[in-house]
Amino acid sequence: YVPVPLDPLPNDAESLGSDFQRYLSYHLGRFQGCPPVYLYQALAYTLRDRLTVDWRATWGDYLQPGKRRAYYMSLEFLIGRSLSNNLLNMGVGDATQQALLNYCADLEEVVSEEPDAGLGNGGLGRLAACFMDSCASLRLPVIGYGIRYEYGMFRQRIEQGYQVEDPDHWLRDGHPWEVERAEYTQRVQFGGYTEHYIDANGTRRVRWNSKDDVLAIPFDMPISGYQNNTVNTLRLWKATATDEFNLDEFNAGSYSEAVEAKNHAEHISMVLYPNDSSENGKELRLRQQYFLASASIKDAVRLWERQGNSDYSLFAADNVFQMNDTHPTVAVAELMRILVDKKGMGWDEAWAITTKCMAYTNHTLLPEALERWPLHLFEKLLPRILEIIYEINARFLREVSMKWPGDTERQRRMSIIEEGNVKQVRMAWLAIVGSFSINGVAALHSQLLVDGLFHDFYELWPDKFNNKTNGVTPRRWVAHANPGMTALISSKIGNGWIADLSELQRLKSLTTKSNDDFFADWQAVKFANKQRLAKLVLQECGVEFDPSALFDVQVKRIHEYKRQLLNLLHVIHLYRRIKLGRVENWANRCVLIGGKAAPGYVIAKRIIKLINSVADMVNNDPEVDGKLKVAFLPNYRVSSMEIIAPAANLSEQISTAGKEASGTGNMKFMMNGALTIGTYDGANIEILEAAGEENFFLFGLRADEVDALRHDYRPWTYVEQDEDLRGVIDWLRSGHFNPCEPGIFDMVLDGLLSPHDPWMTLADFRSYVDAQERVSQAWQDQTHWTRMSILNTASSGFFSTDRTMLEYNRDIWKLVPGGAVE
Ligand code: DL6
Repeated sequence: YVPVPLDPLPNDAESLGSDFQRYLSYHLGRFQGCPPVYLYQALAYTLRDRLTVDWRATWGDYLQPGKRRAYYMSLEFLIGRSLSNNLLNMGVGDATQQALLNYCADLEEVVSEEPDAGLGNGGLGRLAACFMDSCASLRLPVIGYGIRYEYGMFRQRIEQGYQVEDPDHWLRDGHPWEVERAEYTQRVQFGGYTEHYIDANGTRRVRWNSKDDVLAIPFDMPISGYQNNTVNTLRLWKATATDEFNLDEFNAGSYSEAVEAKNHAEHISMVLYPNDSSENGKELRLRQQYFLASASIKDAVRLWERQGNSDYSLFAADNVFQMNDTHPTVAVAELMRILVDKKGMGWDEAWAITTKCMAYTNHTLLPEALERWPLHLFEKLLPRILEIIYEINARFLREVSMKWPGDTERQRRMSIIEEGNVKQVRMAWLAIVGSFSINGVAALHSQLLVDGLFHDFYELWPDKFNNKTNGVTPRRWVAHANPGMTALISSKIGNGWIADLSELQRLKSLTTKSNDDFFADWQAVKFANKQRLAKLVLQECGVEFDPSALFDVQVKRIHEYKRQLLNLLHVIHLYRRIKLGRVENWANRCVLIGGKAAPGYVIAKRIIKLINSVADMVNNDPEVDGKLKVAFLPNYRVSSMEIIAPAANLSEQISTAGKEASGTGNMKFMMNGALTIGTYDGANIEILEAAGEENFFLFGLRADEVDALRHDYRPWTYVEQDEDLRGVIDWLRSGHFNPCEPGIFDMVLDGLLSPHDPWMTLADFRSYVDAQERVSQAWQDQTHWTRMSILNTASSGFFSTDRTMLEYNRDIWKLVPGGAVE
């Protein structure tokens, strides 16, 4: 397959400007003075044309015979905005700015018109987006497969302190980056029954007579590599009915019945489930999962056959599927179905291929996030897939019983089918049994997996298990988000670090005493970034942040294990100190908290209310007098993090040890020169090791201590023994922050004071407050703080997704880099 190359388009300001003008007038039919969103769209089309040249060449390369490809299957891609990222990667920022000036438009304003593509909940989805960026930048032939949700992550508003959710119709004004490729539509089967028969050659065959089929239409998004002429593809599937509507019903005047099937089908890609620990038992969610898995596997098979392949014994040599968490793991059974039912292969041969193609990443140890699907749901929606899972399980349990004869308890534990009142399919077990590689996302997490949750499987197949510590892309999270720091670093060590983050190490030599100017410049950049954030906080929360105060930030999903409550207890403690006049060695602080709570997560939503109630009181108390400010930033999303991370001084990573699989916000903050206050959890540990313990504020119980304490946890003891904690709890119990709504925080307090509190917040209170005190002391010595800040950035090279992707490639994918010629 040799594609005819497209002629490159010029990137000078004049050409960009005239294409922009053409798109605005001729394509969009808009003129000077139109709403600015159309300026954004015209510019996006202008740039997409240029990307298309390299996009086509990259596809050409990736489709060469014998070229091995990886497919990253994920229910979530939290992309954010594309325009600014593409400008950076294409290296046309200045020319574009120039071009727009001729039309009296400001690039920054145009960029801000782009809605965030919020097709993800949090870390897992954002990680997938960072992976896409790094794969393109490394020219790795990796194709992303996901769902083109019509509605992304909900928009959060705060009303009277409470979270209110609004739908996010991000596609309302169109999406200029995507290209619909209806010619590659796939049909996905649902429902019906299976038929077992003997074919003309006497072979036993199975036919799935489905009755609710759905079409999957691919929409491709270009993923630009960093200044390397490579453009990878993120293929997102939209669901639609096989027939637009039922003509008989329509002609009979039953209009709403006529479109019922269409609506039913389109629901599949209508909305992202807004829950970061997965929704169990929801039929639509299983339909989404199979929809993604089936369409993607079929598409990969189509691509492979299009390369001229037909000998399936070579399929595994050319294809590898990385399953992002358990969400797409029904793909294991789907590939088996295609090989056995469609390609006529024997079970053993098909299984050998499947288990060489599939790889699984686990992102959580939280039991509620490990998906299980009731058998009856599978039976109804995916009858053939369930038969295949039964067969996989039967053969697998035979292997288990061979290894551990008579150990029925172990067989019960390891069975893909969980017994009980409602029998369920354990999706993580299916993934493990069907994959050749299983990885966790930080060293501690991977260790806890093999020591605990996956221990039986580890004993059976130790070689399948490995660790791949997460990362983040330095292009979006430093080069784009923090242009001031980028320019400063590049002026010292050149700009090679943007493509090879380990080069940041070279900053270490600049942290000696003789580098006063560098220190001053570093501080000035941070100060300017803080001014930018202060403006946002004022605009969004009506709270004034003083950029010379310590910016103490915790932004992430609101979840009990992430312990926004611990942060808040400290805030209340500081407030009490002010009220009691205990302000010795004080460091003025602005505390920023942001994040969304799953709409059905009642306690998390109440925690948001509590944060807002405390903020209200603190910010309006004249006695506080600038010593403390608290704000809850509504609608936290990728584009707000691009302003927050560069401005933070202190990054709060305070989960209960053993609960945060990795964290990636921690890495974004570190790269941007924030210091971390954190528990010994997830990737915090690796951050601490890289930065040095002296440049990190460590506190709290470790994972094994948390486990040990669980059996005898007595929260009241901490309250009784600690005067500060007692003061804070007394205030909360007295309704100090909710005089007009008595009792609203009882559920939060009950949780904190329960001996069954899994997050053991009170056990870490003292250690956390002491660590915060060390923070305040350190902040008083600005030179010392600046050195620690630089050292954090300088040590952050390991946390680039470029490194993560190179490790996936070295150990799992084994792809040969390719892409367009530079
Ligand atoms: O691996 C990406 C990201 C980790 O950084 C977070 O620590 C982890 O919580 C998150 N996992 C999930 C899965 N569901 N839950 N909970 O979002 O993955």
